[in-house]
Amino acid sequence: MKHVLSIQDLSCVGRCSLTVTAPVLSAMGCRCSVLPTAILSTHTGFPNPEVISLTDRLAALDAHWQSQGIRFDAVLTGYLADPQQAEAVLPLIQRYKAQGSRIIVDPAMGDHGKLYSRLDDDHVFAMSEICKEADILLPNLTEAAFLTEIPYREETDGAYLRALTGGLLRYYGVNSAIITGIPGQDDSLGFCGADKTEGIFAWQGPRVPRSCHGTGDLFAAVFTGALLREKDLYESAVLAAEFVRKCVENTPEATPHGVNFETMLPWLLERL
Ligand code: PXL
Repeated sequence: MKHVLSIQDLSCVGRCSLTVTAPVLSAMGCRCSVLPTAILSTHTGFPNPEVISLTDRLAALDAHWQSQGIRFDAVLTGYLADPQQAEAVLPLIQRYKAQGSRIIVDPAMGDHGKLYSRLDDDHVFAMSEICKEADILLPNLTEAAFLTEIPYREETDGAYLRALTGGLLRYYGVNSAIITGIPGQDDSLGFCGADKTEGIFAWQGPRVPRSCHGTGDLFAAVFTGALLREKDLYESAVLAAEFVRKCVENTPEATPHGVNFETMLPWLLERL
């Protein structure tokens, strides 16, 4: 069984980050270990969450794993609470990479053209250092624009998407980058990816007219689980995008409580 480490916050309420990633990866047949970087009463889409930072304790947790010879086939990183936290996580990721882990980075920083509340330009810089360690980058359109310093546009075309994906591969030296949440023609939504050997690829499916919380985290989890089950990059991204759509369809209205992914897990497992 493949062993994956998920590095991101534990938002106690709100179905995102670890409370989505761990159950999805476990259901997909991966052994999922976690490095909670902060505990939040809720994600930051709720007003004034209580934040307990674990930044100062991360190295000690990792040191114990090292003493036990614990290794990970893959590491998936997501939301980090502040630049100091990203700086603390960076050397750990560098070591896991040197030990042979495949590094998948979802630079969860914003959406709809804006950074999430509490995050600023210093955070983008600190996160960009983590992106340089990735094998695969999974930004949404907003994060891709911040990371490449190309102005955010909701209406995309081939030239714009080539500039974003090309910029991600060039600036960050990653093998692959997949930009999620790209609105297309006729109410569609999809992704656009670029891979050093396979070139550019894209996919669009029907768009559900609701913008729900935690869908990027869900995409990253399913994508990682599918890769670890030996699906290729494109197949993994299509499965992740289709699963996210199913979960949004299964959620009658957009609330801060994320999407009803739990009852869709049997659908996901049938597709593996
Ligand atoms: O879903 C991304 C995410 C993860 N974790 C926290 C967040 C967000 C987005 O707002 O606030 C704490």
